[in-house]
Amino acid sequence: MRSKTKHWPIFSAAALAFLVGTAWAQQNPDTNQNTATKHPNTSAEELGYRGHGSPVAEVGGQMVITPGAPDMTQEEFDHAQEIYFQRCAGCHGVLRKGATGKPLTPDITQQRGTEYLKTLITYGTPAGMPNWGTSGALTEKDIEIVARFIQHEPPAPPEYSLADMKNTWNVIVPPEERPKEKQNDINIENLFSVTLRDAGQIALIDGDSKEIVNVIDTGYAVHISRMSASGRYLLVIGRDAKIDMIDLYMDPPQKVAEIKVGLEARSVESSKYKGWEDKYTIAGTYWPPQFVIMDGDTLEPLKIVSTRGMTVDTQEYHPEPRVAAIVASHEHPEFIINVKETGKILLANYEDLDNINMVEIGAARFLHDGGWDSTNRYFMTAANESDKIAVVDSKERKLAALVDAKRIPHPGRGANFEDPEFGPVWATSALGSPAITLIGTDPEGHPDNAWKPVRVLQGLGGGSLFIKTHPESDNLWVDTTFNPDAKIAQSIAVFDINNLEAGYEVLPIVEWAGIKSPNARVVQPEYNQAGDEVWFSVWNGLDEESAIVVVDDKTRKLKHVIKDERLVTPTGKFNVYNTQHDVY
Ligand code: DHE
Repeated sequence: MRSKTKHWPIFSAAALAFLVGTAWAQQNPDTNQNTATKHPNTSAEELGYRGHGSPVAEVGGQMVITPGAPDMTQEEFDHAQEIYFQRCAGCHGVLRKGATGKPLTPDITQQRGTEYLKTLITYGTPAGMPNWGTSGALTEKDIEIVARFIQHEPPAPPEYSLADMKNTWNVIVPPEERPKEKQNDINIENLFSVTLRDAGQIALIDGDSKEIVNVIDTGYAVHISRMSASGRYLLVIGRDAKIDMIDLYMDPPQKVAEIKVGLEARSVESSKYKGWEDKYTIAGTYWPPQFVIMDGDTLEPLKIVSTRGMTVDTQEYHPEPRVAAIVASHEHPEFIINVKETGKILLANYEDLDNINMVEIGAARFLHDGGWDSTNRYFMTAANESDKIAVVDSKERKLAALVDAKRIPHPGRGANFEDPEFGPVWATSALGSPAITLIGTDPEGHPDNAWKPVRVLQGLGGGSLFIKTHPESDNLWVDTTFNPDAKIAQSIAVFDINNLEAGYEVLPIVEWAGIKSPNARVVQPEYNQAGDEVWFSVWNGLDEESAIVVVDDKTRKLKHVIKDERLVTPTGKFNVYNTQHDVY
C-alpha cells in the first residue's frame, strides 16, 4: 500500500458540476443543444453527477509495468493513478473494465496509442467523455501522463478482509453501558440527520425547534444516513466506507460504534423484518466489490460476500460490480442488494449467516438507487444507464417487471401517491431529461396500470436527483440539482398531485435562503414527521454559506431558514421517523 502525503481536493459535486458544466457552457453557450451535438449521449447534468473523486486514490495499487506500454517513472505512475481515481474511476471503474464509461484495458488502449488517447482526454468524445483538457480541469502534462498510464495494466487497490475491518472496528460505548431508556428530551422521531458532506460530519437538527442538537464527526464525504428498525440507532456511511453508529437515546445523541468496511462505499441499512429488528447492519462497498453483514448492536463484522461475477445480459465476468442501494425486506428476514455493473439484485437471507441463502434476480445493468412502493412489498429501483425501473416483489422474491423510464431515472427512494386517474403510483425524476415517470403499483386494485409508466410529467429540466411527497401531502416536489442553468438548479418544482396536468409552480429556494453564490444548488426534499413541512438543502461551496430552507407544505410559503456556520455543504437530510418507517 502506498501512503499518501498529499490529499487532492475533494471536488464536491457542486464544484465539479460547476467546473465541468460551466467550462462546457462557456465553450458551448447553449449547453444543452451543444452537448447534444458534441456529446450526444452525455449531458453536463450527468457529468456533474458522476465524475466525483474516489477515496481509493488515497491508497492506490502497486505499479504495474506492462509489455507494449510506454515507459513511466514510479512518480509519474503514482501521479497518474491519483488523477485516474479522482477523475476517471467513477465512470470507467477502478479496474478500468468499464462501468458507465467504456473499458480502458491495455488491449484496447495500447492499440489506440498515446497521441490518440491524449486527444481523447483533451477534447472528450461524442459518447460522453468530458473534455478534461479544453475545460481546464487537467493540464497538458497531466493528460500526457494519464495517456501513458492507461496503457499499463490497471493497478488493483488492496482487498479488504474481515481482519482489515476488525482492525478499524471500535465499540465506543458497549451495549451494556448504554442507557436503558432515552436520556434526552428531544422528540427524536422528528429529528433530522443532515449530511455535512465536505466537513465529514452530520448535524442532528431538531425538527420541532429547528436547532442543531449536535454535530458529529463521521467518515469522509458522508453519503447517506439510515435508521435502525427500532428508531434508536442512526447509521451513517461515508464515501470512504466508514460507518458511524449513533445512539439517539443518549444525551446528547452520540457515537457508540464505528468501523471501516472497505475503501469506498455508498450504502448502509439495518434489518427490519419482524423479530429481527436492529439485529444486523449491512453495508455495501464500491471497492472492494462486496457487502458485509455486521452485528446490529456493535457493528462487529460477521459475514463478507463478494459481488464479483457475471453480467446479466452478455454473461461476461465483471471484476468490479459495485454495491449500490440496499433496503431491508419487510416480507422476509433478508436484505435486498443492488449490484450495479452486473445488473443483478441479490436477496440475502440473514437467518443463518453460515449457510447464507441468496436469491439472485437478473434485472438490468447499472442498478443504482430506489425505494419501496407504498405497501412496502415492491422494491422499485433504477437501472439508470438502461433507462429502466426494476420492480422486485419482495414477498415472492422475484422480479415483477422491468419498466421503461425516461433517460437516466434517478429516484432517490422515489415518491408514492394516489394518481387521481391511475390509482397508486410510485414516481421517479431523471438526471438526463426533465421527465417524471409515474408507474402504477397496485396489481390488485388497478391491474391494467400495474408496472406501467402511466403518466410522464415534464419538470423544470434535466439534472434532477430527488423527488418527494408524503402520505399527508398533496404536493410532489422535484429538485434539479445538476441542471447547468444556475437558476434552475437553485429552484424547486412543485406539482399538485390532484391536478397534475396543471404543471408545476417554481419556488426560488436559494433566493429564499438569501444566498447569492452561483455555486449554490438545491438538493433533496425531505419531509418532517407530520408531513406538513418540507426541508431543502442549499448546498454551496465549501467556503461559502449554505442553509436549510423549510417550506410550509400547505401554503408552499417559506417557513424558516436554518443558517449556522457549522452547516457546511449540507446535502442529504433524513428524518428519523420517515426513514425508519420507509415513508416517502
Ligand atoms: Fe448519491 C443515495 C451513489 C452522487 C447524494 N447515492 C445514493 C445511493 C447510491 C449513491 C448507490 C443509494 C444508497 C442507498 O439507498 O442504499 N451518488 C452515488 C454515486 O455513485 C454518485 C453518482 C457519484 C459519487 O461519486 O458519489 C452519487 N449523491 C451524489 C451526489 O453528487 C450527491 C448529491 C451529494 C454527494 O454526497 O456527493 C449525492 N446520494 C445522495 C443522497 C442520497 C444518495 C442525499 C440518499 C437519498 C435518499 O433520499 O435516500
